[in-house]
Amino acid sequence: MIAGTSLAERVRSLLAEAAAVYRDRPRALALVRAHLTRLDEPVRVAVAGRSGTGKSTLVSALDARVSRHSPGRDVVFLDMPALAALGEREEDPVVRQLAAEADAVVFLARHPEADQLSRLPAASGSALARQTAVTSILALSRADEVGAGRIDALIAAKQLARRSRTDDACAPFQTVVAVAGQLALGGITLQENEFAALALLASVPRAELDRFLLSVDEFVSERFPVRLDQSSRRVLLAKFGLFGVRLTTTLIRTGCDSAMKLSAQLVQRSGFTELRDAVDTYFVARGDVVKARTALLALETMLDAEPHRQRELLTARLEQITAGAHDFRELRLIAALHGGRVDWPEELTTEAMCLLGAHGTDVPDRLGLDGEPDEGAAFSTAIAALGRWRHRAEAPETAPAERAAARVVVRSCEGILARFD
Ligand SMILES: Nc1nc2c(ncn2[C@@H]2O[C@H](COP(=O)(O)OP(=O)(O)O)[C@@H](O)[C@H]2O)c(=O)[nH]1
Ligand SMILES: [Mg+2]
Repeated sequence: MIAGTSLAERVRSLLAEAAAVYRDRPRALALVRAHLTRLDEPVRVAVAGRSGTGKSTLVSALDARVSRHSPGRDVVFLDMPALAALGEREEDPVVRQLAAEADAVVFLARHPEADQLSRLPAASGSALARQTAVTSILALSRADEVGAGRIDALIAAKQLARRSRTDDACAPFQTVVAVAGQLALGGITLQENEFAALALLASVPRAELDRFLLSVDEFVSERFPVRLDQSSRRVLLAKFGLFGVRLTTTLIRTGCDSAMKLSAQLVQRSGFTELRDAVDTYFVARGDVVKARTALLALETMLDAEPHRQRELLTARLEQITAGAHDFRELRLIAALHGGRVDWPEELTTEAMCLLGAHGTDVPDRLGLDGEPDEGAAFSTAIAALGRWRHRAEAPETAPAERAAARVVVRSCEGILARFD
């Protein structure tokens, strides 16, 4: 392996080699060329899940919000057709579509039951696909419905998501979050007149309003204690749901006194901010790695299907590139640490996360240094980190799994040092 050559560059040259080898095979050549082009295109993040899990709603919210990492367009979101129900079909064509079209996937599921999760195609496919399974996020969707829509539903859903992360069934996912896409979209697209209508509701004393917010029938009934016509009430209901009306009126009563403030609260509380940050951290910031993986998997499939006398050579190169790719190991370890599946005390976990690039992959981000740190100081910080993690990787009293994890951090430290010269 050539030091300093990124995974993306190695994959690009492998694709170029494959294009040369397969120059007389139109189908194979077209596929290889398409993947070469895709390396320079935005990361494609699919939103997938069973019917009614909130895919289209969430994609609208994602499309409406440009992220901190993408002032331009370095990510596109794909609203996928529904995945088949469990056991409905042996081979779900949507699974194939995901493999062909998406670089990464946000899976939506309403219930985090292990038997359901294990059927999501997050860790399926070839050995290569499973070995490099770093491109899935699980989102517990329609989070406002958790616990029968009580006002603390969103908090309960977030706790459930956090607990699920430690679950083995969630190991194939980089993280598990809870999201209420409808509330996020409602917040992102909140209009002044909608805010005014909600504020009017909030101006009625709680004791008087509350019982009309328990069912749709009550909410649109003639007895409704606020002078807001029925059709306006239906509009609010369609946009925010009953839970959303309860939540927004509570928020307005407790200090959200402008559309802007209410919008920000909805985006935050709905879990949207956390989901968007996870997409940025795992998929957008690592876009090159995620796209390189797509190309490797596509090439693997193509080589399987199209025998050629130089195929062995390309297969060997592909395996060598994958095995040598530290990026996949970093992302796997970030997920394991995030899920609490490595038994380290908190300060070690925090330091490792940083060094592995969970908070940004530039040298200062990895070293936890703010601003434009002095080169000498950064270098000695990196040397010290390398020493500490080498020690941990070699300490005989440490369990083998933790030593192996520490070795990954050591390799990340070496990568940081290689960037000084
Ligand atoms: N309660 C609730 N309903 C939602 C949420 N997101 C979507 N929905 C509703 O669920 C239904 C299906 O949503 P849709 O986005 O079309 O789901 P899709 O079939 O997965 O694309 C629609 O009636 C949405 O209004 C949510 O976060 N909470
Ligand atoms: Mg849909």
